[in-house]
Amino acid sequence: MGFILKPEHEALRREIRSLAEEKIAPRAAEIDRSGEYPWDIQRLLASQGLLGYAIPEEYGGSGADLLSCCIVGEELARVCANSSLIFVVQKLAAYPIIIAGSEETKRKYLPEVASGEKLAAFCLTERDSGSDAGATKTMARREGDTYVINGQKCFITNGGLAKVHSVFCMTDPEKGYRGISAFCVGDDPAISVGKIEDKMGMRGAQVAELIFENCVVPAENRLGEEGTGFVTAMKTLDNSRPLVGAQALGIAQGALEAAVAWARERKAFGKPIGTLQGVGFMLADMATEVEAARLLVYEAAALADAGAPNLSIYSAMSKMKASDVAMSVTTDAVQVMGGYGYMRDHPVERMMRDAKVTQIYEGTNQVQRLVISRALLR
Ligand code: COS
Repeated sequence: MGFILKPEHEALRREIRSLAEEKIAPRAAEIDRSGEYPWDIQRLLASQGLLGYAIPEEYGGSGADLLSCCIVGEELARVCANSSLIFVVQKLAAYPIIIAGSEETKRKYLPEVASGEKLAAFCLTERDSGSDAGATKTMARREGDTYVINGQKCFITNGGLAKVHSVFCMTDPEKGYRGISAFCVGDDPAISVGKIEDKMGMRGAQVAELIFENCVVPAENRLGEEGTGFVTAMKTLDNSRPLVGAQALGIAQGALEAAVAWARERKAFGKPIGTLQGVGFMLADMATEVEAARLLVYEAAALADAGAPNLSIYSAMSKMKASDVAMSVTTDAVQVMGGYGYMRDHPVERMMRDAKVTQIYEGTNQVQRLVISRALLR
């Protein structure tokens, strides 16, 4: 990766890998099994400055570029996807505030998000508007110097745990997506927690429905002008999808390494199974796909850092490719390990379950294909 990564990126990878292997890997299976939010890992990431890693220094963070964030996300996911999700979501939810918040809003909310004292949540999805983000129904009605928010958001990672929320609401329904505005909403008793989801994977993440009932927000908490919320959401996702790609890449890398180690040790027909062509060629395909995904993820991140105008297409490609690779590589890793791979004694079945959502969240891979094809035809 020498032509994209610099020596400092490699040093960062070594540092995060050693932290992840020493302190996070031993917790991964238990986090999955218990389905409880891992506050110990949250505190560990906070103590390492990782929850504010992408937040500008003037607001208490490290101001890291996206490529560095991707390396961190990848290395955490290589051992524990749940732990990488804590890192990914804190950045995702802070980003609308960073790019569209007033100076006052940034100073008020970002330092506590950066320190990890407060978890953040990105509240876009609703029961009837997932892929069609422009169909947002949650209303924010202007009343003097405030807005009053009413509606429900669903599948919100950190829902009920977060104390800072980036919320996308309709302020002018007649204007369609041009009537959507974004708001920064703190910890408010007018937000209640609905259904807490029981999930296939990422079982240590709390994903919940949030109900806003007459939630009064000062007008200065609006992120950008009225009607700019949809574009703020899209810009945020453009910047975050490579990081989801990196997370998927890390899951795939972890599964590949487990499969290779197994294929070296496990013997059948008198020799290590990796030397049987059926298995060896699978490993070769898996490794090649992982490397292809890695190139696309790093390229998208480097383009984001360079401020490239055509980021959307690369961002979508990186997330789509890496998550499809994560799904196929983890599935193949289970196959290489046979019956052992299917059992919970080994990490690959967990990785396979965790990989699935990377094809779905931050825009399904069908949405990514839509973004890519529209950009091609424009
Ligand atoms: N950056 C800046 N502006 C963007 C943009 C981007 N990446 N993508 C779209 N826009 C702008 C367009 O330029 C257009 O503006 P104008 O009308 O002024 O030209 C406007 O936003 C509407 O764009 P578009 O017509 O493409 O909107 P669609 O309703 O067709 O929706 C998709 C586009 C499907 C791509 C969008 O709704 C989407 O990403 N959905 C998935 C949402 C998602 O990822 N949810 C997961 C939440 S996190 S788990």
